[in-house]
Amino acid sequence: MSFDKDELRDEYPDGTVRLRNPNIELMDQDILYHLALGSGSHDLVEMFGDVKFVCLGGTPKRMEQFAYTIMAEIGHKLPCGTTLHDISQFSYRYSMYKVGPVLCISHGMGIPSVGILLHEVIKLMYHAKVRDPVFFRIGTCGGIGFEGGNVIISEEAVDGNLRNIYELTVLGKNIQRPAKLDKRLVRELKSLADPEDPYDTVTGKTMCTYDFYEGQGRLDGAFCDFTEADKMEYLESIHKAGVVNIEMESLAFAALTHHAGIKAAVVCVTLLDRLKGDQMLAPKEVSDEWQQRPTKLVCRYIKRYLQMKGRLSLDGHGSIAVKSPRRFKLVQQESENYD
Ligand code: R2B
Ligand code: URA
Repeated sequence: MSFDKDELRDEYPDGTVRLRNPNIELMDQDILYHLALGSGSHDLVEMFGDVKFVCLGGTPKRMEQFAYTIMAEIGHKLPCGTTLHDISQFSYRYSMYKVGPVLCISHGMGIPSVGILLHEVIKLMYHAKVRDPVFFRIGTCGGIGFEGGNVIISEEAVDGNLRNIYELTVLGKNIQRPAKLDKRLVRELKSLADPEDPYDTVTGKTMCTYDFYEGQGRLDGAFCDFTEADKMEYLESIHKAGVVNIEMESLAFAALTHHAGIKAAVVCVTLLDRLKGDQMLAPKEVSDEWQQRPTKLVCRYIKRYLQMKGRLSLDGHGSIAVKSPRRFKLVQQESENYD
């Protein structure tokens, strides 16, 4: 796995993340406020030095579920009597779970939320001396020409004007950063799609907006100053320009990881086809199952990587190792009945 030639690598020769901010190493300690961690208070190398994959997704619950899923997939065993713990619990902002080399973090909704998180996670990678980390955003989106339940791997992120840049105002000036994603990673992920899957896994441009309602051309927000015909004209035009889905984080995610020289990908599941409507009508159980789909693809990638490196541990010490299910049940029943 390597970067395409035009990709910028901004790291030290040993693969550790180089920070593009000279102020950080001059600071006595760096408090990662929204993660409830700090370089002075925590041994970040000890805690996070073995991280290889950083998986981000919107909600704390989904990322906790992801942590349990990846734990089973890679055969990571927790020491007996222990459980997964939200490392950022006391930030009350984001949730973070660590499963061996996989860090699972919730990023909230929208560019500002994912932007703040990425500043701190990229610094975390630097403080922890993590080598060549790979970042994934696993999320949901509206499809453009795709019904609910399909998986979309972003080739690049564009804003509401189809610009492949993340623009932000710094000291009163607008600065622009290319919102590029790793092309090879896109191909590798696509190649892991199972032809037997009862849904499509496609690649294309992802539009990232600053708003869910007016910003995504919805007619059902609290305000709407355009007609259905205006909406359809816009959605058809972005469809023609190669946009396959719309969500709310990929622009900052792609731009900030690219700026840091970190390999990254965005994998989302469509919840509806925006060419056909605005409201999310799928029943919860259906949409919950759909949301497992991008997770499965990313799990396959991580599993394959660890397999290649000989780091998949499907045996060893587990939290509870059952030798005989029948006897196990009897022992449990005995204990329950004891008073
Ligand atoms: C997808 O879903 C969320 C909005 O409902 C937002 O975080 C996104 O990108
Ligand atoms: N997330 C979005 O941002 N838009 C949608 O339409 C669905 C999920």
